[in-house]
Amino acid sequence: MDPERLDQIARLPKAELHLHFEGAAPPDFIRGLASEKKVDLSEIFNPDGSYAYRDFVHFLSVYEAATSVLKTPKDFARLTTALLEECAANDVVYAETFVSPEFCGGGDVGAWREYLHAIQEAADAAERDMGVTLRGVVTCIRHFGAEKAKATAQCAAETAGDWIVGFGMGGDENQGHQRDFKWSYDCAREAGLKLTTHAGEWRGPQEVRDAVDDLGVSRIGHGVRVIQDLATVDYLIERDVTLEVCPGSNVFLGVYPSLDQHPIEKLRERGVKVTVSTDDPPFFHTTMRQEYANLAKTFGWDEEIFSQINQTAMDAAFCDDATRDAIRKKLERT
Ligand code: ES4
Ligand code: ZN
Repeated sequence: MDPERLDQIARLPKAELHLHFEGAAPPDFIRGLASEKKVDLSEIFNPDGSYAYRDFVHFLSVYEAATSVLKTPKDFARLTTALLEECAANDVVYAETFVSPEFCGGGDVGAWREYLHAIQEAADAAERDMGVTLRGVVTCIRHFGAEKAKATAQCAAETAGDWIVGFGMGGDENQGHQRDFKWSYDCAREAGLKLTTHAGEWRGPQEVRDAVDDLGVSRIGHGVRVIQDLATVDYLIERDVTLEVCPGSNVFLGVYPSLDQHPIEKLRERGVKVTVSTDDPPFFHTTMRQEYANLAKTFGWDEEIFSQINQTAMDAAFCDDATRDAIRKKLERT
């Protein structure tokens, strides 16, 4: 594909459903906060200034170290603005971001409300200035355990509404089981929240099936390893589950050796609802523009396919219907 065509595709308007809030923090932003607060974070950066980690589990600990300098509601408000500037620079018109009360007040509901207020205020201002709509999905962290997740779910339930629209789980998929978090998911569902969980990034098809059967999610973060069992692929189609696929993240972390070996196209062709996101863009050296360009280059995706991908994303988005319709109109304007 010629560079001009690729550039055209890279600039299409986009919806993004899978974006970790702290994972969207540029290294310069974190380094700046660390120096303001006189915290030595030198061990988490490479000499060129990028984040340094060896593998996924080490990534999670570097992520937590980076997050440790985000202390006050104001810090999180500044992060919100930085995240939305990055969305705007990538033509993203709607994004859902995973926010963790664990990092915002340690799971205390009163503290969480203050953080959330600051985040929402910054998001509202950025929506006015930059035209990007952001919504939050409260996310528990699997390797922190099921007890901590209960407090997170209660924070989610207490603040469910127009802005906090969903509940999810990230963290180390190789620990425990989806069913360990059933209480938290039931609590979130009863509060009216929509549900997603990370599954099938590291573990296989059974984990994806468990996510649907044990937690009742309508979306799955990643889910790509489901390709190892076509019966489970068809089960996702039958249950109308949408996958939040993050191709660049999967390639960067070595889930697949290269994009041409990534199953997103096979899943899409078979009829699975797939969407495209960046996960933790500065950590995985990606952006939404790069994701689109790489998919166009590798699989020959054109405007028509990206338009379908965005429609799928808005069908599966957790926001209210008025917001959904308004965003659909923006996405149609190419
Ligand atoms: C994650 Cl807890 C967490 N944070 C950022 N990215 C992730 N991917 C999976 N779990
Ligand atoms: Zn993720």
